[in-house]
Amino acid sequence: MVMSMKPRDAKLRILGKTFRYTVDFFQDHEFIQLMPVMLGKSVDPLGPDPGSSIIEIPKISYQGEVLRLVTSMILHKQVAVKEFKKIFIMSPNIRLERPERKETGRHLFEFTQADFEMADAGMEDIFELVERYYVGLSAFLHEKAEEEFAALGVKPFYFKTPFQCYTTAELKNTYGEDWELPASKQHQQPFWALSHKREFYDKQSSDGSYQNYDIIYPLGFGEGLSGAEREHEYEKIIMRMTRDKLDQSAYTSYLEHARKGLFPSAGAGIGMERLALFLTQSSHIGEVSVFPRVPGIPVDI
Ligand code: ASN
Repeated sequence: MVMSMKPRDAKLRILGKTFRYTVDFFQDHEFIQLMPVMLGKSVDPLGPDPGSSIIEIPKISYQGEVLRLVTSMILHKQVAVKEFKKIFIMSPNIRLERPERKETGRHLFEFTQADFEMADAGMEDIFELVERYYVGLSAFLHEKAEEEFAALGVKPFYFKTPFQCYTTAELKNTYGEDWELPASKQHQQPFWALSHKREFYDKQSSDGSYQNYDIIYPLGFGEGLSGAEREHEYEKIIMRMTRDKLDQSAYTSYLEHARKGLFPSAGAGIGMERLALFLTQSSHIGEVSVFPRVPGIPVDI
């Protein structure tokens, strides 16, 4: 007798196969895989960003040094890309979001992103790579996860490229200040949202626009990737940190690298659980995790 697969198993298997495809994709494109770091002297401030709701970045003291739980490896990517040129990390991130985020169904305070960076790359290079990633993912899952999708009664999603591009100004004009979900609901394919007012490490053009980008999944699933061309010039980094009123003492080691010289680069991070949420058409991100860290919900173990 053939046992049918439980929907919960199917969701976890689809996430696992997506993870495997992701590692193979970046390795096949000659990216060097770095193991994640989970403690950093300097970490992503995650702001100013209207989408961020971080309560605090926890610190620990070890061997006389202050180390912070990694919110993202962006600053480490900027340092590593100087030497290795094309890198990626399957990177666990801790982001202590406010409890209200429980309601979104799309937030975890601990999650994993496929975080990558390329030296000497621009937005167009990243768009081309990322669109190839999603198209390949469709083909891979059609072939390798047929049984899982059948168990869920969900059709594997076909990504059709090129994705449409809009600036955040255009999106605000059409959908209002909180454009993300209404715009997502109105689309049948993912789209690029360009130029977000964000952290000091995203490059800003002389006209004030930002050289950054998100992918918004369709059908109400919202943001699934964010990235940028990077600010690599020391003076500009200092100016932007001052503008953002960041405590520069938390960035001493990063600034030391920046002073010696960073490299122009671009990259992005793809949220693995968000991608599985979308692919499996689940109603809550907790459904694709065995130990979900949902803001506002006590941890089981
Ligand atoms: N991974 C993102 C990037 O590459 C940064 C983040 O997750 N905040 O831009």
